[in-house]
Formats: sequence, C-alpha cells, structure tokens
Amino acid sequence: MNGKKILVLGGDGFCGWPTALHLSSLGHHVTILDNLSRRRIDLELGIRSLTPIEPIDIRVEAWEEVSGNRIDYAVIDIAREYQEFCDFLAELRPDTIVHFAEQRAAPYSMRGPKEKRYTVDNNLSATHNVLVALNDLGLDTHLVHLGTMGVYGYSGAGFELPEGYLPVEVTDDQGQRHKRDILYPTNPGSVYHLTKSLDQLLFQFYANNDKMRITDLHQGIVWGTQTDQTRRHPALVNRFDYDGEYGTVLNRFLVESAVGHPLTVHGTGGQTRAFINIQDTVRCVELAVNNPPAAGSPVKILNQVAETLRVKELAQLVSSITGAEIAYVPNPRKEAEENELNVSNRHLRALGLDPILLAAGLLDDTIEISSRYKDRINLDKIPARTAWNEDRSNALGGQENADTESGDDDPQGQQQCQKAA
Ligand code: NAD
Ligand code: USQ
Repeated sequence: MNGKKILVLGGDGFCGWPTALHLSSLGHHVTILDNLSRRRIDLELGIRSLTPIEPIDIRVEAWEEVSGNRIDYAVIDIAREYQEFCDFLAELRPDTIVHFAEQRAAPYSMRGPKEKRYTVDNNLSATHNVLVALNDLGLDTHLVHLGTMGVYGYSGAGFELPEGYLPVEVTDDQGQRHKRDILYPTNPGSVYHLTKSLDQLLFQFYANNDKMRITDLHQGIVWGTQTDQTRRHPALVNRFDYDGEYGTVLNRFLVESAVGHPLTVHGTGGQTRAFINIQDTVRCVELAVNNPPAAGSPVKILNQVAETLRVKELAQLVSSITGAEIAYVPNPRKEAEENELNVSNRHLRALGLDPILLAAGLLDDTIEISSRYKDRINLDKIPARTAWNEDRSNALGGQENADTESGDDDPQGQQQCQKAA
C-alpha cells in the first residue's frame, strides 16, 4: 500500500471514527489517538449513544476482520499528557494529523464554571500541544483541524460568508489604499464556539512563524450516523447523540419522532444553520488530506457545508415524513430569533465535493436507526435544560443549570467561587 501515515486525534468520536475507517478503506495507514473523554462524559451526564457503541479495541478488531486493514490506537490525553504525546509522535512521524479531539457540545460548554473551564482548558491545550509538539519535533506534518461554521457568528452578514478571510481595504492619512485579507471577525455564540475562534489565532501564528502546513475545516452541523464503512459490521456502528447536551438538532428531531415526542424547536425556529451529512464529512476530510497547503502559505480555510436551512424548516420536513407534532419551546440559548446565512463552499466543490442534500428519502437511514434502537432512548434526557445566561434561565422558568459530577476531566478539581450571600 502506498497510502499516507495518518493520525486521527479524537478517532473514537462521532466524526473521527467514520473518518478513520474511510481513510483506512482508501489504503492509508491509520492510527487513532483518543483519551476516551467523550465516553466518560456520557457516564457523568447519565446518557449513552442511541446506538450501542463497542469499546475501541473491539471496534478496531471488527474493522480488521471485515477489511483486512489494521488500525492501531493509543489512549492519550493530548491536552494534559504532553510528554506521552510527543513520544508517540516522535515514533509515528505521521504525514497527516486529522484533529477532532476537542469538547464539541455548545450546551455542555455552557452548563457552569466547571464545564466552561474544562472546555477552554481542554480545547486550547489540545490544539496548542499538537502545534508545539510538531514544531518541537521538526515534523513537516500536514495538520487538518475540524473547526466550525459558528466562528462566523449568526448575525446575518448581508453577503455570502467567505472561506475564513475577509478582504478589506484601508485608506491611510496620505490617501493611499491598503488591501489585506484578514481572518473573518469572529462572533462565537458559546464557550465551545469561542475555543474554535481562539484556535484560529493559534493556527495563524504557527503557519506564519514556523511555516506549518495547516488546513482548518469550518464545518456545519453534522447529521446522519452511518457511512459506507460503519455499516459493514454491527461493531462498527457510529455514535449517535440525541440528548439535550450533545444531540444535534436534526438527529434529535428524528429520535423525538421515533418515540412520539414533539419536535423541540427552540424559540421561533427562525435560526438558519449550515448542515452536512456524516458521509460527506469523511469525504471532505479525504479531500483536505489530499490537498495540503504549501509550507509558508496562510492557513487554508474551507467551509465544510452542504446547505443551509432554518430550524423550523427542518422540523417541518421531519414532521411531513413522520407525522410528528412540532412544539415551539422557550430557547435556552442566547441567539438571534432569526438570521440569514449564505455561505461559500467553493473550495470543497472545486475539489470534487458533490454534497448530499437533505431530502425526504435521505432521512430514511437515520429514521430506521432511530426506531431500531428506540428502546435505548431515555425520555428524561431529551429536553435541553442548559440556559446560556440568567435571562434565558428565567425564560425556562428560573431553574439552575444541572451540576455534573466532578470527574478526572476537571483539571482544577472541585475549585469553585463562593457566591456572596
Ligand atoms: P465527539 O465528542 O464525538 O468526538 C471527539 C473525540 O475527541 C472524542 O472521542 C473524545 O474522547 C476525544 N477527545 C476530546 N478531548 C481529547 C483530548 N484532550 N485528548 C484526546 N482525545 C480527546 O465529537 P464529534 O462530533 O466527533 O466532533 C469532532 C470534531 O468536529 C470536534 O472538534 C467538533 O468541534 C468538530 N465539529 C463537529 C460537528 C458535529 O456536528 N458533530 C460539527 C462541526 C464541527
Ligand atoms: N435547536 C433546536 N432544537 C433542539 C436542538 C437545537 O431548535 O432540540 C437549535 C439550536 O437552538 C440552534 C440550532 O438548533 O439554533 C443548532 O443547534 P445544534 O445543537 O444542532 O448545533 P450547535 O450547538 O451549533 O453545535 C453543533 C455541534 C458543534 C458544531 C456546530 C456547527 O455540536 O460541534 O461546531 O454544530 S455550527 O452550528 O455550524 O457552528
């Protein structure tokens, strides 16, 4: 095999696992590194994937059985175990790193001080450690990072959102005009989205200072669950989150339909968001891996999205297929009631992406999974209960965000500020 040596950070997660299988099926030599924190957060929150996911060792064994391809894996926390990570990288010397290893739920990141600090500490240390380690070891590895559309914010730009950079022109005192491409001004809507905005500055610095080759994929909300590879064996099934913290909107609506729960549209449902199917996530990563930027070029930023839709349009589409009732519930998040969203995805299209668009027929697979495992659904975990601020908490009836058990992932232990009486 002439494939590349690819390290998938966060390869046990929802996007990372099918990406690792996809890249392995293409003949690349894939290694997964994950600290399994997402599985621990499941325990902390008392939730579990709708689909019964196997432990990582069983997953990779099943893959070898059906494909004949071996995927190695290592359990390391890249945010906290820098030396172990460096030693591992020095030995592996990957051509490409695909970096999914961050805490990715906006509601989880807004639960309280512990989760806010954990999300910032974990995500920024993880990303910075990858950059420092590669630089320290002098490796010319191409880093492909999964970022988010949410860095642009949802205030309705009034024009098509460019891919990462905004061309600006400034006139100085002498009347001379200066053209620049600057990072698009970020406007994150949660602490999680804030970490992705800060990641962008880390990338910009290291691409400029050390000529590191970096691609940042600004991905929209991923829907679906299975891919061509995860369907090949029951032990390869992908994770499917449906709970109020980690479940994303379309997958939640499909699960809600399966158990006869009304579709929980937040506020007016006028929020427009970008979507992409999981099968296209893995294809886009393949395209990014195959097309690295040259050393010394700016970070290559691609918008990884297929289409945009309003949340209420999604609910109507699901309801038209499943007959589910739609409920407009108070919005726990601080976000605009309505926004326009017009996004360029020219780069990935030019590289060959022909995205799957949401149409009734294409939901069948996810509807089938939702009803096949509906006995595993815990109805108590469906409502989204984490309020973004006091105003939103009042809108939900004045309840406080739930405490989570303090686990190993809380880097500062149980420290907390005492509120004045
Ligand atoms: P996920 O939580 O299912 O997977 C993330 C994986 O990273 C988990 O397996 C977790 O254990 C691991 N991880 C986290 N911190 C780590 C650390 N310090 N060291 C080692 N491993 C660590 O999330 P996902 O949905 O697969 O998302 C993957 C990436 O894609 C995230 O960075 C997310 O921001 C981005 N993204 C996801 C979506 C989506 O809709 N799911 C959309 C846009 C962008
Ligand atoms: N929403 C509902 N009802 C629900 C759940 C969500 O109306 O039951 C609404 C939310 O209020 C929000 C929209 O749907 O307006 C999207 O919410 P989401 O939970 O599906 O997605 P989000 O929190 O934005 O985060 C997800 C991933 C994150 C990724 C992001 C891409 O969890 O990792 O970065 O999508 S993006 O949204 O493009 O920034």
